[in-house]
Amino acid sequence: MRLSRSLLPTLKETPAEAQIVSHRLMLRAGLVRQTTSGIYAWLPAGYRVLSNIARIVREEQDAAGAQELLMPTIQSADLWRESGRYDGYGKEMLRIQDRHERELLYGPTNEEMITDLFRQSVHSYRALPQTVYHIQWKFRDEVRPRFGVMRGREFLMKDAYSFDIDHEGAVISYRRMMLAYMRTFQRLGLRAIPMAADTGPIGGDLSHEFIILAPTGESQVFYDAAFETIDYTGDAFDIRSEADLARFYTLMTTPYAATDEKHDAALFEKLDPARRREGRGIEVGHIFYFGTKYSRPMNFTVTGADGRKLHPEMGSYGIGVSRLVGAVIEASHDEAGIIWPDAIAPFRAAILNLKPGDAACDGLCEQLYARLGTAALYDDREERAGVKFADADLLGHPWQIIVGPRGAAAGRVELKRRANGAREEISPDAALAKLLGA
Ligand code: 5CA
Repeated sequence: MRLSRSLLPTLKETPAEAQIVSHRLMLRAGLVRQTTSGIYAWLPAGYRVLSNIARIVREEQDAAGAQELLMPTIQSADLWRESGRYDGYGKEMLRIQDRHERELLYGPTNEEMITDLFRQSVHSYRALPQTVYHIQWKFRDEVRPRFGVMRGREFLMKDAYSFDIDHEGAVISYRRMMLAYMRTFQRLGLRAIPMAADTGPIGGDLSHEFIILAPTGESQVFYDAAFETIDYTGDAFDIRSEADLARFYTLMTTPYAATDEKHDAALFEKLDPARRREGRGIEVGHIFYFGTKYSRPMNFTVTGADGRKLHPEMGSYGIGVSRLVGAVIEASHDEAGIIWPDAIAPFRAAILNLKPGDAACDGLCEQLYARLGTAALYDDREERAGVKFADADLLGHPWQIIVGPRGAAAGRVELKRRANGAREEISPDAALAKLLGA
């Protein structure tokens, strides 16, 4: 993208309404704009980050054997009456009437709808287990939407649903999804810790929240540093092996980890002080096992191996895709702006033309831009160098290729790595090799 003709409205001043650093930076870097309370438009750079996060989430869901589908945002109230949740959900649910005065709602989650879809088509134990997911907008009329996309009213969620014929199978599905989550968060550059949690309006017997540490988190959390050194993405665990999943689950549930709701101070204090970790936490994912909580009232049965009808055992698994954009910024920024992990940056590199109109600068920048294509943001604006440096740092591109008149005449550029500030003067080809190879 050429910055001179991009919808990338950076702000020098800090917007007054933003209380936390990620919200401030998202507004200042021109990633989002609020359209009405708790509802945001994703501008081009922000939308690229959101899409990159969704892509990583999708790859790990697919690798775990989950099938992607897409359910609508608008649902019928009748489905929710069947499960008994329609009245209980309260004011958080946005209720809508159509022209025929039929009651609809904007979905806050999809347990009822997926149970309905399965009961229409799946009738035998032979078709199970199955896990499906979608990445879709949700609406929850939060009393206090705040912190930008972290607690919005409309937000993007990945929600997955598993169906098994018995408890043992459901436990395996739950563990498999937990491993997929740890891999997803690690690829996003985050250290998320699974913590036993309350189940709230989703219900059920077993549930874990995935928490990352950030000073602006909404709850106090406590955990054992043992979590910090585990590598989930290598080949330590085969996601198809039940034995590996059992070993992985023991590793996730043995060391101490709890939010303030479930904290046991006496137990935590038994831990070697060097291993005690405590701080504020942001919930980026939440998984639930709830057995037949929906399949029973909604009358979803399949024929079991013995010919008898049974209610499938279910779980549901959420990741806050739009919340993660804020969470990654909370975890990765400095005074100058965002520091994107390579995997999700909106652009891999910014090309900074320090003297538009200078033939050597323009020529070299155009060449670099042609080679990098959509991976680059080309700052071709008629602006002072200082403004370009500040905006590039604010937007947090992993790399900056700085092209000034003296360097351009000598066939050199300056390559800067945003994460550590390292700079070097090299040839344009060497710069490209470095940033495309890394
Ligand atoms: N049906 C289950 C799992 S699919 C469910 O809805 N779980 S949830 O309520 O815990 O939401 C899943 C994730 O969505 C949360 O972990 C959080 O990361 C994200 N989320 C929830 N509410 C909001 C919100 N108001 N704004 C942004 N993200 C949210």
